[in-house]
Amino acid sequence: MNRNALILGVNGQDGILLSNILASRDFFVFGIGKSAKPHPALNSTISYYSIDIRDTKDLLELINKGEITYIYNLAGISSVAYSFKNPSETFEVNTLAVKRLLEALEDKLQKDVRFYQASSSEMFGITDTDTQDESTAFNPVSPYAESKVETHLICREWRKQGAFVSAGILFNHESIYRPESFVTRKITSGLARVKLGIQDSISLGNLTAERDWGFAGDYVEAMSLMIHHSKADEFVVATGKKHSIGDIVEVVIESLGITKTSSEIVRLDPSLMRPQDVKCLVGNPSKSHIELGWSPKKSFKDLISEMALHDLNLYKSK
Ligand code: G4F
Repeated sequence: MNRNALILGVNGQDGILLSNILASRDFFVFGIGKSAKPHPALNSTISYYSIDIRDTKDLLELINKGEITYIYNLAGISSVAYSFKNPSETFEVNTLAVKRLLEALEDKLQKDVRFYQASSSEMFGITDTDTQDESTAFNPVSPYAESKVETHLICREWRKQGAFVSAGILFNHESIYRPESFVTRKITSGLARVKLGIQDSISLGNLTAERDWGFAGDYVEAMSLMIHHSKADEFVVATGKKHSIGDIVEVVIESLGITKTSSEIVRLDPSLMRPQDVKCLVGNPSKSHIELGWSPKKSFKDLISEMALHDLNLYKSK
């Protein structure tokens, strides 16, 4: 098998981190994104193509021309909030496009092409389990989660038919490349601006949400372990630790030396609440530990603190 890898959605947080790791390990990396140009943080050795994941014909042509062996599907709509406003587009991009691509790859998947699908902890939705693992039932409560469940089930079907199609059920994972529309980066960037006196406060929606937040750099390592594993399968990737939105705020206040309290700088904006929201999700990553030898390295505190300090420097230099 050659070392040619294709990353769909290379301009996103996970695409940037994964492609740079693969490039440093002597993989020949092809990346596709929607924008005309690659993200500036991408390694210069990466061959970038602007292709929409819905353009199956163009994708297939690239996969054939590039003699691709490893395909990581990190493309699609990742914002749960956006999916409520654009449910059909979410299904088209996150589900139908992937279904069509897998069908177009049928012969290759039965031979030597390996496929990784980015599944999500949002698929568990509203659940009464304390922690979630690969056997936990799905109960999606957003168009995003529904689209991910459907694609996850399609991948299972392909796997049953002998294709190497693996899925990582990733819990929330963050980094300096996370857009500011997601809650961690919204808090780290917003409070960095508060520290610099650019603004007085930040506005958030559901303040009671609890999640299992890990470092995206650790999670892309799990993707690579999955695609190189002896057999295709599905794995939960998580830290196993629960944190609240308030915990993120407190770590940022401490890291940036903000003298005000959280109640003085965080405002509740009901317009930011989702029609339905998942209350709490905490992953049980035992299967990934045992079968892939994977474990997260960066702690929640270090992750949030690094993001906050990065954003402080970013807004200082603006
Ligand atoms: O940061 P979030 O927008 O992430 P969410 O919805 O959990 O989804 C992310 O993680 C999933 C699991 O890996 C991925 F599948 C998905 O693609 C995405 O990467 O919101 C986290 C929580 C939610 O409960 C949300 O309601 O924070 C709450 N929240 C409260 N105020 C807010 C805000 N979220 C955002 N984005 N903005 C707010 O102002």
